[in-house]
Amino acid sequence: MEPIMIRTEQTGPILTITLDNPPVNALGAAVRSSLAQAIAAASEDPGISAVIVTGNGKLFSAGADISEFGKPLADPQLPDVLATIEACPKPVIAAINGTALGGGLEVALACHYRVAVTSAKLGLPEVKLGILPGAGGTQRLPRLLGVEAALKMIVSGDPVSAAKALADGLVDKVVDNGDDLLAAAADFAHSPACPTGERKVAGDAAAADAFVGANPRLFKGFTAPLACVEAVKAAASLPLTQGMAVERRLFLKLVAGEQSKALRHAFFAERAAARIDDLPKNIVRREIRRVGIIGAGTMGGGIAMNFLSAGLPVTMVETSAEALERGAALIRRNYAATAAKGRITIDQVEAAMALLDPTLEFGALADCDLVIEAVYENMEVKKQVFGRLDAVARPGAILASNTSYLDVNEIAACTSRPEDVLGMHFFSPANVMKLVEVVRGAKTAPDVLATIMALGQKIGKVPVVAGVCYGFIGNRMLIPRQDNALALVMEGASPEQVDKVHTDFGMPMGPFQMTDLAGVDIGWHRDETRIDNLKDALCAQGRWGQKTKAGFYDYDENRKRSTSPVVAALIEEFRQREGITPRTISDEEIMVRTLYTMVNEGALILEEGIAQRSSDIDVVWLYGYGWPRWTGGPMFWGEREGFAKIVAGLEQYMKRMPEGFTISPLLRAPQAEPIA
Ligand code: TC6
Repeated sequence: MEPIMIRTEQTGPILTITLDNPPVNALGAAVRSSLAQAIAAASEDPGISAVIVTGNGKLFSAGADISEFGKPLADPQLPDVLATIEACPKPVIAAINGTALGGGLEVALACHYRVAVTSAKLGLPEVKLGILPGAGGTQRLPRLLGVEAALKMIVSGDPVSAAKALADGLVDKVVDNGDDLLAAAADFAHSPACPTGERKVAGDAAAADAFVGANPRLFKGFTAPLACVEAVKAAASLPLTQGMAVERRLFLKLVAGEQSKALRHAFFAERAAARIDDLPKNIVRREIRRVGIIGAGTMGGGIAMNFLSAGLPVTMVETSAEALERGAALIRRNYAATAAKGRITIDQVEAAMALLDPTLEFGALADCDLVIEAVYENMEVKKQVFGRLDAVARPGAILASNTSYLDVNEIAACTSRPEDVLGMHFFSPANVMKLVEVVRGAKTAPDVLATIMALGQKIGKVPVVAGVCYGFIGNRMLIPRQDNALALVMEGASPEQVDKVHTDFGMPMGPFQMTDLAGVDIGWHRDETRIDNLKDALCAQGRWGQKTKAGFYDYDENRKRSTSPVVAALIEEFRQREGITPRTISDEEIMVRTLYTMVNEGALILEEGIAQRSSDIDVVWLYGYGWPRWTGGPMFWGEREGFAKIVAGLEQYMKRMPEGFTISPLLRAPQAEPIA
């Protein structure tokens, strides 16, 4: 028998329909069909005078079942189900018991009244999946909020709180959590059944255009936001049924498009990354009540903030009082800046700071259940720190290194408990960037890994498991990209040309802009007389990047970038020194040598088992380096580009590749299953 996935209960003349499709009450085909039948029956039933629609569990509904997209959508379609709700001659009230997103909010919009609990969040995040709210959201929301406020919600995809929804007229009443939501909804049972679709829209096409002009950032790279605007314009000028037809046409085009496929891939990839396939089931995680951080520099401080914000006490250790004070002051300044933007309250700043325990006593780490080392990136220094840590940490404490390249097994081997050691590679700025590479050492215990993955999620990060190799997943893939970028410049390209290929592709910055931001001097041998390559020459001249206002580019006091004649002359000098006659380099060659090589490195990483699955590599690049989300990540993009094309491109430039370059057999093998 087909699952019903809704429950109905009649109390007097009021029928309550409860969406009951765990875990998120997604509106799959069975839910849609049961909901439509229940509403149609209630419309006819003389014993029923009003209907309440609510959700079981913590959520009202997370919307359409995303896994159904990309296949033929089974009837009834959600817009038709919602038309049945709106046309019901009896009042239909949405009792929003928790978060209502996408199609979930669209169900509520089709109801005649909406009552929500205080904790509910209401949003239309479809744009983040490359589609638009295709069940009347673009038509009914503007009828409640007006063009501008509706566009803000639809185009940003960000949810609003119940309080804001009440203030804006999106819901009619808010009740405290714990109060009787259904009773509050029943208060509307004698009100008229007034369809939202019959309301007039405040605002017009000009208001929509003004929104586009004022928010260019929301439109860059993505195709769905402009389609949302077109649909909202239709809402402002057409009756509901005609506006719905425009919305449907746009929705069907978007859902079949490449960007939506890529963004849906990214959605499921992020969730898949949390799973570690070879861990025993029912693993008991260790309890983390206090976290220790060794090092109060920018990285250590940023890492600490993640735990403080999540309510976990942090012991932060430094070797000098000055460094400790500077670190604690930086944390406070970062919080104050967030508070100044209105994102947190002053009380929250104080609550977080009260959890910070800065100390010069290394022995204070004995109280911690997890200690993260964030000191200078040097194996000898790290080994020394782990040796000391091993002596003070309590048995069972998890010891993590924030190394971005080094061998976690070697670090673990200098403790008496390598099973408790792993890598937690945060990305800078660590309080902002969502990615954490969780580096699994050869001896890391399963419960240690499971604990850190769960903790990563608890502090709002996207943790991805990586095996031990130089640079793990993300930084290892940077190596062929950066090597080729530098070689291309020697052969005739300019840093600007290479960077532009990357920014046109959608990367937030190109290889040279990134080097300038991170520091040209990273990894430099610091011997000003030894100049082996262009980077050495820049470093020797003090061109260390943005921090010295000069690197591959020049920077003014506002960090505005310009082409550097000094660098152009240096490049020329190096070409002459090495006997290179510059040639014209095509953008296509740059693409192959800096982007295809990354896909190839990703395939090698997969083949070696450094990443669990190809989509994990995508997650690393989406969340750690700003890879354009609408392409789904390097491996998804590589697969769409075509592995045969990638191999052919790499082979064409084989003789120009750095020594030791190999093409992954995974790219050459005809794939039975797609790897992305
Ligand atoms: C839409 O509505 C379009 C309408 C127009 C139609 C014409 N579908 O995130 P979690 C799964 S588009 C299918 O870990 P949380 C998820 O994959 C939709 N599956 O939980 C995971 O499965 P796993 C617009 C879904 O508590 C499990 O549920 N809506 C859906 O951290 C738990 O999810 C959205 O974009 C779904 N809609 O966060 C909302 N949602 O365990 C998307 C979740 O097998 N969802 N799953 O890995 C979310 O943002 C979050 O899931 C959440 C809950 C905030 C609802």
